[in-house]
Amino acid sequence: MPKPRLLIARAVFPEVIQRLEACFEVDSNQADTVLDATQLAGRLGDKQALLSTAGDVIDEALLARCPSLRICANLAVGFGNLDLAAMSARGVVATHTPGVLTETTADFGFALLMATARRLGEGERCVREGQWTKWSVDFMAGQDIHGSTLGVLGMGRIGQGVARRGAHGFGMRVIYHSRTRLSPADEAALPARFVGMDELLREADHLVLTLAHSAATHHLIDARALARMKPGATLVNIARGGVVDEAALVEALRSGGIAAAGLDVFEHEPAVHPGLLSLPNVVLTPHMASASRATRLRMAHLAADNLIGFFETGRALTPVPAPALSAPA
Ligand code: 8YV
Repeated sequence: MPKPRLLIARAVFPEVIQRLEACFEVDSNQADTVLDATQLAGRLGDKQALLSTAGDVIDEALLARCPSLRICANLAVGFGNLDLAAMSARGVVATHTPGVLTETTADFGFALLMATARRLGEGERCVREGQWTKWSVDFMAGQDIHGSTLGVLGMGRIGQGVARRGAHGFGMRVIYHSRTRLSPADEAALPARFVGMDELLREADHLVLTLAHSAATHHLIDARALARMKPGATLVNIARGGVVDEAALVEALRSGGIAAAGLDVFEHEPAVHPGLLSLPNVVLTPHMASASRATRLRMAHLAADNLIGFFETGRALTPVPAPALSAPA
């Protein structure tokens, strides 16, 4: 029987390609060219399988041009780039990579929180630019992490990882809001207290976003939400850029509405809102929260497991849960 045909949309690790080549006729974009919608559809053609990344949009237009497609394995836990309704209507299976990136991403969320609250980026720039000429009593004075109140919006696996680090590592009081409330036992183990959105915004000294992006959460952090936060608060986004209204955030950071923001994700990434680039009280990173070599390798292997499992047994290992948007990352 001929092997099914697979497109790997972006470059991945050679050992993963080797595994996939045992089961598929592989077309791998090892040049790592970013394919636009037309190029992606053209290269996918009549292949049955796709290994995609979060930058590849899988929508009805693409599916209509690639009717042989049976599975799309997304190399990400997030799946906002997949039109699940269109995929399901055409019987195309969607999978993602939950679990394997949780701790690495939570580590990074905490790193970004600390960098933001303690002005690490500003300090580093100051030294490099030769601006460090004298000490003063309030020089580079930021916000404390230890003993403060950590707000977590979206208490999925990654949110719990951030909460655990805050509570156990830094003695933070953790409050959270999420579509799905944790069990009393899980709340006690962190510990974390479930609160309404208003209380979360009002009480958090540091607010970390770890919720899924959907129509319901688009621009959830807008001018109104930002206005409810403490003037000394920091905001950290390791979820998706679309959760935050970036223009409103720029205004809040400019006017002192909140103290600082740490952003790993952007609404139109890799483009960054120009207002953010010129602000000193923002730490900007290029969507790198899951980027340890070991974790990226685990993610790629899990995507491969999904593809191989689907064609060998008819069942994918980690399909996108249904209804997908109720599950935070
Ligand atoms: C990915 C992510 O690296 O998994 C996710 O949802 O945001 C990151 O871990 C990125 O999406 C590349 O696919």
